[in-house]
Amino acid sequence: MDTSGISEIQNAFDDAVKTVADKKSLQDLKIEYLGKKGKVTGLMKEMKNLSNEDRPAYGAAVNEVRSHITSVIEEKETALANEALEARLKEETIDVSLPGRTFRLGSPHPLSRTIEDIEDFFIGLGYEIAEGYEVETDYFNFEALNLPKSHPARDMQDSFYFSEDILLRTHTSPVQARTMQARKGQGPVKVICPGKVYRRDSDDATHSHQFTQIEGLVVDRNIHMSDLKGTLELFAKEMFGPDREIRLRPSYFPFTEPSVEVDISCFKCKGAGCNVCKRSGWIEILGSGMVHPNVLEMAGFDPDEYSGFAFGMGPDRIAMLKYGIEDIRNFYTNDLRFINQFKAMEDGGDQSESI
Ligand code: FA5
Ligand code: MG
Repeated sequence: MDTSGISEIQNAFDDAVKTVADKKSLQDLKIEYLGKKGKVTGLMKEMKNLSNEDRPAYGAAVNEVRSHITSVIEEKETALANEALEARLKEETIDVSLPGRTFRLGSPHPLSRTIEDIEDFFIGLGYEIAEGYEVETDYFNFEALNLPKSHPARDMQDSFYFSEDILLRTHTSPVQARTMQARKGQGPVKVICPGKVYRRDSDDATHSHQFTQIEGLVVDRNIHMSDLKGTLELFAKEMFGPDREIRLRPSYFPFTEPSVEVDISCFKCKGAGCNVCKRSGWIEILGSGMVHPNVLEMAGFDPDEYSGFAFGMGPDRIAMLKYGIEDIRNFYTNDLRFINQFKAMEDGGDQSESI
């Protein structure tokens, strides 16, 4: 029996596989030899022309060639895959010695920080936080606060109007009226209401046409002026330290009776008088008083049973006093050179002295 054809095919394959350098040529070679019409398959087809004696030896020789070719192809496949992986790894090498990309992190705005500090203080005293609307009705901004349409005290807070009855709120006091109305005459009420307010004020070092306020309202049985005074004194000490002086000055608001305004000694001149405090030595931070019986009554509370106090403070002024900022407009001009100075406080520790 002549098996020279078989060894010729094996030799030809062994030569051809040496020149294969990629997956595609290997696949072509596999088809050329092992495919349906391939050379090894062709050898198998010859079997039928052989005698019974020759067939087993021929079959065994063809099988040997087939398994030789199969295993060489498998080895080559693995080798090519490894080469490709190595090449990819080389290409994707990460240079760990390169400097990393830096991310520019922001930090809380000094005003947001101050509002949070104030909220924390009052939450500690058991107050809840209530929210209202920046676009408000004339009724809640004025009338429900004992300021009917013709009341001259409306001039103290001129606003931006959308229509005769809709305006940008001039203070956070409408949230008092809304909160009391929602409680349907049932005390106790103990809330603070932070938010933005708007006024037709001309801007200067301590006035902005848009600023923030935090309203406070406590309504219960047996609430007295001494409760208001104690709360405000505690607040001032917590915010500004025990050495800063505060002063309660008799004032007027149509929705409180009696009314007081609270001033803090100026951080810049320490009371001597300067441009920040308009030569007075003091900066006003809030208005307050005992809730007027008419306001209680309009909101559904019986003034013979309930009494309360309310205050409205300006966090802008408080932040100015706390951090020694000379112009309120700094809060609203978004100058990063100003805002970034407060980043240092991120790591904890109040660094107000150094700013
Ligand atoms: C009021 O707005 C009253 N609603 C406060 C109040 C509430 C009194 C509850 C009684 C009971 P006043 O107009 O004084 O009051 O403003 C309160 C505080 O807001 C001021 O003390 C000041 O800190 C701040 N403020 C007022 N106008 C401006 C402004 N244009 N820019 C920045 N802060 C201001
Ligand atoms: Mg005032």
